[in-house]
Amino acid sequence: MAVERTLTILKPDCVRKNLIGEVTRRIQEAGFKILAMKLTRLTKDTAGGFYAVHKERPFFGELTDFMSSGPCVPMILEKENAVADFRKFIGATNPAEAAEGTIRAEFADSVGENIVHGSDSVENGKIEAAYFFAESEVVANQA
Ligand code: FUP
Repeated sequence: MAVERTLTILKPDCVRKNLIGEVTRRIQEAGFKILAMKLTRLTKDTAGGFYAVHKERPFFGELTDFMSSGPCVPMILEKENAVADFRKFIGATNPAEAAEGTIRAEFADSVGENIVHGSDSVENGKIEAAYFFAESEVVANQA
């Protein structure tokens, strides 16, 4: 299996619930290596840019309000099969449908406020990573 990178965001609800440490611990325990991370705050506009693919959806306004409602913690993660494995690790978008033991099943309140983001492809992961991080902020060599 190929080593991949994926972009996650610990969303504003994760930060508000004081779960940065717990979720990060689980991410590391599951074998994902953190190559970059920061605390930042999206504006409604930058949240809209990140979720541009959902621009025409009815939930876009709520989504961008929520994503700009407080600080969040984006990270670039690396692991074999990282994209699919991370999505499995966090569970379905709707926490009511998320498998037991996943991050969203355990910590998320609703489909809108679902604690974490995970890229849906290697290609989108690269675009999303570049949205938050300069090349110089990515610590690829950790040997
Ligand atoms: P995911 O890939 O799991 O992040 O899910 P999507 O790309 O389908 O959706 C992105 C975000 O839009 C979700 F995290 C939450 C929000 N959303 C809603 O608020 N309502 C919906 O019906 C679908 C998604």
